Amino acid sequence: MLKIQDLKFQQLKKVNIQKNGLPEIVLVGKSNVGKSSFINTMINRKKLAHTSSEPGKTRQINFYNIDDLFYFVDLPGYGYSKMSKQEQIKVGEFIEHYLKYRKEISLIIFLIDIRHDPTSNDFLMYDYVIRSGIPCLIIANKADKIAKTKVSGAVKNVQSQLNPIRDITTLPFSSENKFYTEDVWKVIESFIANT
Ligand SMILES: Nc1nc2c(ncn2[C@@H]2O[C@H](COP(=O)(O)OP(=O)(O)O)[C@@H](O)[C@H]2O)c(=O)[nH]1
Ligand SMILES: [Mg+2]
Repeated sequence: MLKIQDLKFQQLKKVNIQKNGLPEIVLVGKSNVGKSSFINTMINRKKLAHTSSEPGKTRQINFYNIDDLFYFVDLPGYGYSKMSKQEQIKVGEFIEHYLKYRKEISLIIFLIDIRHDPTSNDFLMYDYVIRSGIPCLIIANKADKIAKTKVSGAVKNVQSQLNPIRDITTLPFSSENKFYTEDVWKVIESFIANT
């Protein structure tokens, strides 16, 4: 597992990022929702993707080569309130731009906190995702924060708010208890197999 690139997002438009044709699975979600932890949990590494208790710290894009099969792409999180308005706009534009022009993306994993209703930024980002036409998987994250008996109802709530026509697979996840990792791998493998 190799960390091959580490670019400041401000430079993306200028820098020619690698193009070896491997499919990309891109993590999208607000700052602190658990994108970097998701990558670490899925590949069973504690600290490959940098996680932080300080939201908004990851302001760059990181690529993780997974066995030469695909990349997990860790994008900067949006909606971090302590970022200046201008910087928040820059992050939003960067993500929109990446989803629109990056041809290698075969799946977007959209993370949302299982406990909360989507924010206005989540709805905006979800709209970019849908308009990109790229397949999407919705992850209702931090499932360990609610009772196990409430998980399936909470997943349905996330889906009915974000994706009322229910055509996008929505799964619970937790980097804390790791209960749902296998189910998520199965779905990812089916996407990769179809690429
Ligand atoms: N309880 C719980 N905490 C989580 C989970 N995933 C991430 N976190 C915590 O949430 C914080 C932000 O995680 P991080 O992966 O850095 O979020 P990112 O900004 O989206 O990359 C860290 O303190 C993590 O330990 C989860 O599934 N359950
Ligand atoms: Mg992160």
